[in-house]
Amino acid sequence: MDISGQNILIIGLGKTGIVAARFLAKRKAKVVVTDQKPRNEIVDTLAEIRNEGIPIDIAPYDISALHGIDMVIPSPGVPPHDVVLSAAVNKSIPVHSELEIACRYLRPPMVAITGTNGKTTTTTLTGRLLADAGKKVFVGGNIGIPLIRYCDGPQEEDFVVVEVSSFQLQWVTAFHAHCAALLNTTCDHVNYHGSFAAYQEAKERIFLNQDESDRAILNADEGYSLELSQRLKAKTLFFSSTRDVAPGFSIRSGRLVLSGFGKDDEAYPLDMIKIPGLHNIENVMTAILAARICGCQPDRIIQTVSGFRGIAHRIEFVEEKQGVAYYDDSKGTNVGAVIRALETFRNPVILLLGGRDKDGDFESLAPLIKERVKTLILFGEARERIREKLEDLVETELRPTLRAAVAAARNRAQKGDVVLLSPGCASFDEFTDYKERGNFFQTMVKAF
Ligand code: UMA
Repeated sequence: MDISGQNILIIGLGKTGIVAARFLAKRKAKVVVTDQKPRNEIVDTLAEIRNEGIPIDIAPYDISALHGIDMVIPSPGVPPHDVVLSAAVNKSIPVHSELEIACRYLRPPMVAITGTNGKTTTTTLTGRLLADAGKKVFVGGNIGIPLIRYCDGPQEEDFVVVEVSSFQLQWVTAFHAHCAALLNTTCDHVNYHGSFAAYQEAKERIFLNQDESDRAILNADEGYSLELSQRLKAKTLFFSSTRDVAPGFSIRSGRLVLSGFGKDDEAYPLDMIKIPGLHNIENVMTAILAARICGCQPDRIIQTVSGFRGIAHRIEFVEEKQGVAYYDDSKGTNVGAVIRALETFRNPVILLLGGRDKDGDFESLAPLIKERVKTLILFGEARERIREKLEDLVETELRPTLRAAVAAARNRAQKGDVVLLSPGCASFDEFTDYKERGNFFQTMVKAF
């Protein structure tokens, strides 16, 4: 891709925008940035790049920013209906995500992982499996370091393992993963994509440009994925936590069994998995499939999985205080994640739900709440809306902030209970991100 001399507008100057601006300007593109933040904040953010002698202009956050522009790169968080982005589409200016540009420069084969939930756990574990097997690997994407930053370096790794979000897949055309996995698709980010169908369509692009020499990994327990597999060119491997599948992974008599991969079935002990919940068994199955596709051997895989303790803020055990176990699932920012978290516990749960609403389908939580939740504590901006959706199911309290919600949970909790922060909402009404929210929760609990 020749970008030299092209006028490129980057919308949004967060993690992605900054590295994309640096990458493109270094390749002699004329880079302009725009961001909805005040101009002085943009100038401060750009100072470091400008100090490197890289010239970057700033445009106002309106359609005048598109004047003379050849290509637009929206940051992942910029929705398609954004004023500047939608005007670019209307004017037929090519729009590419950072991921798309990165793919045009990427050399090592890519393992790409998406899904509504479990992406970060699966990506992290896949990276560890490959590294422990002696392969040189870069792990990045939505999990942290944008892929374009990696493409700015020597690219000496054997594989890149990339967590990709539906936002990043929204604007791709040449994206190509040697191995692509779709863990699950439940309702999320509808306020961004416009509809659930549009969200599914974005997720499906993870299989774009794959051919018979590539591999797709799909969830055989989702009818949608089975239907999708009919449309893919790549050889598909499945995983299922409910029935036997081949080629792929199933649970049989306390073991994970991989059938149809090599000549013989491969068995892995189920008790090697130390992270809780059926959903984590699915995440592990996916990571092992990706690792086997990349040439890792079963013995080494068992060792790595046995030592894997999960990731922060994902149904993370915080502490037990007076017989009450506190869990931080701050990364559970959608209803699907809350369902997975609730399914993990058998003890009575005091559930802290709330934050900034993403048009979540809270009604679908009703059966599990009736079955497992003792007290529901709704907090933050979304509290009234969630109450309307989940009225009179169980004892419910409303609190304006997470701090007040945690205090209320502490008052209610009795020996044997679980207090679970699984907010099902974004954190931005009170915090900069889910990590800050999770750390806040953990600090409060530890200080009891
Ligand atoms: N901005 C605008 N207009 C908008 C929206 C944002 O100007 O309409 C500006 C903001 O003022 C800010 C910048 O854009 O200055 C932020 O851009 P961004 O929201 O795209 O965030 P980045 O810092 O670039 O981080 C992104 C991902 N963020 C989102 O997708 C929202 C990070 O995923 C990712 O780690 C990072 O790129 C590196 O790849 C976070 C996330 O929440 C963890 N992801 C979602 C999820 O996992 O559910 C998809």
